[in-house]
Formats: sequence, C-alpha cells, structure tokens
Amino acid sequence: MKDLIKALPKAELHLHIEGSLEPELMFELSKRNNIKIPYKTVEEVKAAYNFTNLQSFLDIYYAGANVLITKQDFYDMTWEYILKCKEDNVIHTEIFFDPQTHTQRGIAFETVISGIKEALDEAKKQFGITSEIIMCFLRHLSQEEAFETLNQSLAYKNNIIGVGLDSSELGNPPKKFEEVFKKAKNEGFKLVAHAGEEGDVSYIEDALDLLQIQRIDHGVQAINSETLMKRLKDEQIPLTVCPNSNIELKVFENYKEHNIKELLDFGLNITVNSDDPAYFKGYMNQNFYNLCDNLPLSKEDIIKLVKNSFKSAFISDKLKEEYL
Ligand code: ES4
Ligand code: ZN
Repeated sequence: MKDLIKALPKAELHLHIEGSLEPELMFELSKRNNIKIPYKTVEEVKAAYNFTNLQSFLDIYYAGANVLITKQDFYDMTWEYILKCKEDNVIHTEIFFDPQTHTQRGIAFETVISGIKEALDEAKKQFGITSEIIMCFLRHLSQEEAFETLNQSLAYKNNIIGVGLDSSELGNPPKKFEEVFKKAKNEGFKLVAHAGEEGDVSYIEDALDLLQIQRIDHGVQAINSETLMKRLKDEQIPLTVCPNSNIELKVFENYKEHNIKELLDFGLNITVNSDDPAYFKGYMNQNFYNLCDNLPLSKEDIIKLVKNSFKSAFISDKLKEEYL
C-alpha cells in the first residue's frame, strides 16, 4: 500500500503555507531577522506542539509566523514545502496564505505574495509542479478587516485564484463574512471556507448557502446530518479532509475513530490533505500512511481519494484531463 501511495501522482487542496514552516527554518529566520522565539532548541519547539484543540494550535502557529519578515523568508518557506511535494509526488498544489497574519505586523501584502509566487514559479520551472494561491480571511477578525484585505488583494488578482476562511471557527460563523464573500464572488474569485472542523453542521450549511463556497475545508462534522450528507453527495461538493490535523487537534481521538472511510463509502467527494504539516507530524504521504495503518482502506479507496483531488482542483478541464 505504501508503494502505491508513493507512486501515485497527487494533488493537494488544503495546505496553509505558514503551516509548512519547519522548526529548523523558524530558528534560521529568527536569527536572520533578529526576532526572539520562546524556544531554545528544535526539540523544545516540537515538545510545544502538543495541542488540545484548534485554538491551542493557532496561538502557537501565529507566534511562529512572527519570524517571517522579508520576501526571501516567504520564498524560502514556500520552497521547502515544494521540496516536500517533490518527495511525496504531489504534482499540483493549491496553497492558502493568511495575509492578515503578516499585514497586521506591518509586513506588506506585496512582500508576502511575491515571495510565495516566485517560489511557485520556480517549482513549475524546475519540477513541473503546478499550483494556485488562495488567500484566507482570519475569521477571528472583523468583516471590515476582511474587506480591507480583499481590497489589497485586487492588485494581485492574477496571482490569487480564490478566497477562503480560516482560524477560530467556534463563535465566528459564516454569516459574519457574508458580504465580503459576496464581493469576492463578484470579483471573480473561487470560494472555499473551513467549516465543520470543530463547528457543527450549521457552519457547513451556512458556508454553502450564505457564502456560496465551492469546496468545504475539513467538513468532517457533516456526518451528523443525514440531510447534509445527501446534499453533499448529490452535488459532489468536495471536502478537503486533513487526517493528521484532525488527530493532532483532537477532533477525533485517534486514527481508528476518524470518519473518512464512512464519508467516502457514503459517496462523498473526499480528498486527503496535510493542512499544517510542520505542526501536525507529516506531509501528504504520511497522512495516507496513517489512514492505511488504522482503517480498512482498499487500494480502490486510495485511488478514488487521489482522483477526487484532481477532479476538485481549480484547474482547467484540459489540465484535469492530463492529470486524470
Ligand atoms: C488551520 Cl487546522 C486549521 N483550522 C483553521 N484555521 C487554520 N489556520 C491554519 N490551520
Ligand atoms: Zn486548514
């Protein structure tokens, strides 16, 4: 099974680039930019990655991003992720970034997007890896701040395919961002949102109905509504599921408890993704290995999951045909 997973060309649809910042690079950047981090060794950092829920992770994740200052920093982080894609045979990736995590600290939108984009261009040139960029609004901030970010992004529209919604889900429902998603849609952006990670079924339904999203990030709580399950199946709305993330953030107690096999067997359009691989113990292939080690996934299931990612990617029909 491992050989099959390794050999299959894969696509990734749910990856926060800030979540690919490995402790080693975090130390290097903290030195380079003279920014203090609250750890002495890489081991100490890894020991701190012991989460109880989404918020306990986000606190540490936003602190880690403080070492990112220059365009070169964003380039280096993105390039390291690309090397992992190469290693795992990920041939297409759609990466999230959180502009507000950086603009709030006085880093220019331009610095962030150009560093990421140049690394992705190099990935295409050197390895043929194709990619898209999706910017996410931080849902713990206001809709007004999301509007500011959307306005800033318009100058880089050519390089940003879509808009997403991430950060603290509970207490920050989709409705809070209804207007800004409407504007993003009018501007021609594709729309996605984290929904049903920790939030209940209503977060998924509202993300679909109020925000008009085309893919659901996580979505594993859908299992609690038969009506929603049927809708997701009928409309084949993609769910970008992140197994390692769900275990590390205690959405499920362990891999054997994960519901991905049930979701897949029901006929939903399920994909496998790594979310924040530097924080959640592994990149794309490791997510598949952990599933296969603990759940009765067949060879056909693995192939289905991989095909679903290409089917659900924001790529042209021509490229889809090539990849499928
Ligand atoms: C995230 Cl796992 C997860 N959930 C919500 N927001 C996030 N940002 C980065 N990782
Ligand atoms: Zn995520």
